[in-house]
Amino acid sequence: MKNKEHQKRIAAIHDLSGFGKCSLTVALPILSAAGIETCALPTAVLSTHTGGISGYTYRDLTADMRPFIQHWKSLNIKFDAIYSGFLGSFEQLEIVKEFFDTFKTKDNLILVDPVMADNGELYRIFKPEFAQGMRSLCKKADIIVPNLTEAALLLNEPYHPGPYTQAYIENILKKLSRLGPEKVVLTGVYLKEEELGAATYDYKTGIIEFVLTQKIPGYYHGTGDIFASALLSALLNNFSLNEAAQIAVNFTADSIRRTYKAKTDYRFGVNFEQCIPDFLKELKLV
Ligand code: PXL
Repeated sequence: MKNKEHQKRIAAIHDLSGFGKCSLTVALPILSAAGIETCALPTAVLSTHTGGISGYTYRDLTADMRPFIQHWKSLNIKFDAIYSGFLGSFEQLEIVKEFFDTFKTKDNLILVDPVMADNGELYRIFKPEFAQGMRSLCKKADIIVPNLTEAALLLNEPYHPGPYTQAYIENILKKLSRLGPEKVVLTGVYLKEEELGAATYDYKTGIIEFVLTQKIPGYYHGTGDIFASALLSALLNNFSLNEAAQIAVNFTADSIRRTYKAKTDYRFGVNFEQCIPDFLKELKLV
């Protein structure tokens, strides 16, 4: 077991969808299990996520976001990382930029998951212009974690379904880094039909690495949030970018495998909870 002198603390800026396992209901348990104090700035409260479920409630919390910043600032709270995900409006994007400006230090990490699309399509809740706003938020990030659909939107390019060539992925990674973030982790990457995973790029070292595993059939909601939360957990436990991506791919794929076997509705999220013990072993925390 690792010796942990200083407990790391992060701010997680996402919505709270009561049912369906995504955003805060995924980020909080995963990062907390990884030993990281996770402070939540909820951007909205929904009865369920918006992915394929109709009739959800949506309580927008934009009006509370600046007062959260002021209060946390008055308490002089310091964060080792700031992690943003699903954001509902341009105004929320602006407030999150203010959050970054307020709490950025010379050595903390800003991770932006530009949640807005999957499978070649923008989530129905967003207008096409939202991608531009998300691009401007990504400029301020140290690390971004888009899927290939989000990458295409951020780069204002057409989306291509895979399999991809290595050269295509490398080019996308470099172009995304040119938007601002030093590190990019691209998800939904596959070079052959039967595999799926991620590719990492670190501008500083120029190193590009692929982390691929066997694809499990089907589509599973909320896996991007599980991946990004696991990636950040590993980075804050001092794993390298590529090791962190490997840990996040393993945890996400394990969660999907369990869900595939259980044959639950894809909209209800994946069983990541029962994969947490193995995840903690990979993090060398137990
Ligand atoms: O998993 C991304 C996500 C987060 N939050 C809400 C969503 C989605 C994706 O559909 O609807 C509210």
